[in-house]
Amino acid sequence: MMPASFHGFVSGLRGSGRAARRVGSLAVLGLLAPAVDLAAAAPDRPNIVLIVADDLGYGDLGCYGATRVRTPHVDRLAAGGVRFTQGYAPSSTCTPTRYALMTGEYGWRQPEKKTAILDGDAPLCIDPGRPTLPRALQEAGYRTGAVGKWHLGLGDGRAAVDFNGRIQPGPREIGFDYSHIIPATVDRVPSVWIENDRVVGLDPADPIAVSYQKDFGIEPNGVDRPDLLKVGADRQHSGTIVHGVSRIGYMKGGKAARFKDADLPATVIRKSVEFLEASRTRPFFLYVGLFEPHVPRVAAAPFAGASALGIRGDVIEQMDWITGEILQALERLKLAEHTLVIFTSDNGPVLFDGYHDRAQEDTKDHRPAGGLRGWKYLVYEGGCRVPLIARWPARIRPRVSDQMFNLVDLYATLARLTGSKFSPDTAPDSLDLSRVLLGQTTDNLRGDTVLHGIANTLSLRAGDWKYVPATASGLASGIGSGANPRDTRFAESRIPEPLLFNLRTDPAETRNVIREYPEKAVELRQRLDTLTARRGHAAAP
Ligand code: NG6
Ligand code: CA
Repeated sequence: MMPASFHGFVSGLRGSGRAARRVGSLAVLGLLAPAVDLAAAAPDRPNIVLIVADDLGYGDLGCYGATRVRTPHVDRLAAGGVRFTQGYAPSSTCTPTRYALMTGEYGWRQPEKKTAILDGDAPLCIDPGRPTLPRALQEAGYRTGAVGKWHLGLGDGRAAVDFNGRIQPGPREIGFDYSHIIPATVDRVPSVWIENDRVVGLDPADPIAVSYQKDFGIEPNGVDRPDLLKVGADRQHSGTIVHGVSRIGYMKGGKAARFKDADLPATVIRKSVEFLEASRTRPFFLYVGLFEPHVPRVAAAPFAGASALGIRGDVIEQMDWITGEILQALERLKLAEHTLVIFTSDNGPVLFDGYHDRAQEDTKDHRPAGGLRGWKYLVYEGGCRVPLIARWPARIRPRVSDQMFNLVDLYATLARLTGSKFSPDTAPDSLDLSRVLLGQTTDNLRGDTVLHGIANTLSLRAGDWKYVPATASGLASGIGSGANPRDTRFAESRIPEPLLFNLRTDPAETRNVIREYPEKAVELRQRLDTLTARRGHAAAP
């Protein structure tokens, strides 16, 4: 089962926070009883924990058919709830997917620069004035928190983000009461945690500066000092070296504040659990952006080398353990019964993504996308179809559902379940699928969905059919700074002729049947045109 040092590692984390001790002593005095009663008295309004893994594929979990990687905690979650086989991330990269999840509007409706894969110093891509899922829940009385990966930008874009002062606007301005986040991705500078609007552990005498254009020439980078690296990297990932890993972009200063990759999981757990402990008297919404199995893949001690699939397997098992710790905290706090836990991923899997970590070789016969075509970045099923699990013991009967569900639907769906405000004007792409979630209908309330990848590619899933229009140019835009558009990872984003697939008979999108069903292709093309007519500019406020 788990490595020997595992239990010691876990108990070292548990009860470490001040909050844990406070809750413990209050519980002894019986002072927390009303909170428990409150939860029991309002079974129809769930607490919500939304866990979003990073680049986890449709085939990466035991409950989705993986046999060579162990994910017992997520599998247990699935066994106690609804597991969707047709769950979609709206985009095959992070920022536009998370944008859609928070706003109920597809990311590609915004100007491309705004919701492309963002750098660590990019401005907040969500207009602070607009309604959002966390804001709606907050206004309905929920305590809202975000822990982990952010990647939605920070600051207003008028001036460079000052990581030494108050970093605003950010999570708070779009509806989170509390946040403990890293700005973008672990492979992008600055490599620091931000709690609410301040960098954690910053020494004012050692201010942070960040640039995605030029090296400050003070600290080693991956190009000049490959000898300092724990893992080799491509050119794009060869910026400033932070704790032995070269990143995208350059930073100087903030030495005391820099996170160590292997410590990230413990921090995610600690901050999530503290949030849960502090939220017992009110309904809460906790958004957890896990870092795994995105690059750079660094496993904490008990997981390093523990899986049968090399480093990518190790960090998937680590991700499963983190999820298990959060679930266990819910149980310990007697909150599990009335908490809706949703587990999903922001986009499909990728093996090589900038670091020479042997993920490609070590993945062996494991199929991260579960046999679907394509990967992260692409509009094929492997890019956008993701694991999607929802457990709410009080209301959701365990089952497997083949009904379509897009993460953009969470806003309308959760608004309905919590009695929060929702306006289709500002969240035009979000459907209320609460009846699907609760198993009150077997109809496919979402008949179709637009999928989005890099290089401005779009596709349409409609019923059994999938239509992929040809792309005009082969160049990959929207990849983020410094990426080489001729990178082979993006080769499949070039689509020279339109494609039509029947997913019922050909789930792996291997056979283009456009010549056999030309009318079907025209029908889907027209529907895609209608759905995407408003594109590249902001939604009505
Ligand atoms: C890309 C990075 C990739 C990853 C991705 C963001 C390349 C060449 N580089 O620019 O390593 O950081 O951005 O991933 O692809 S995401 O899951 O956050 O969208
Ligand atoms: Ca991702």
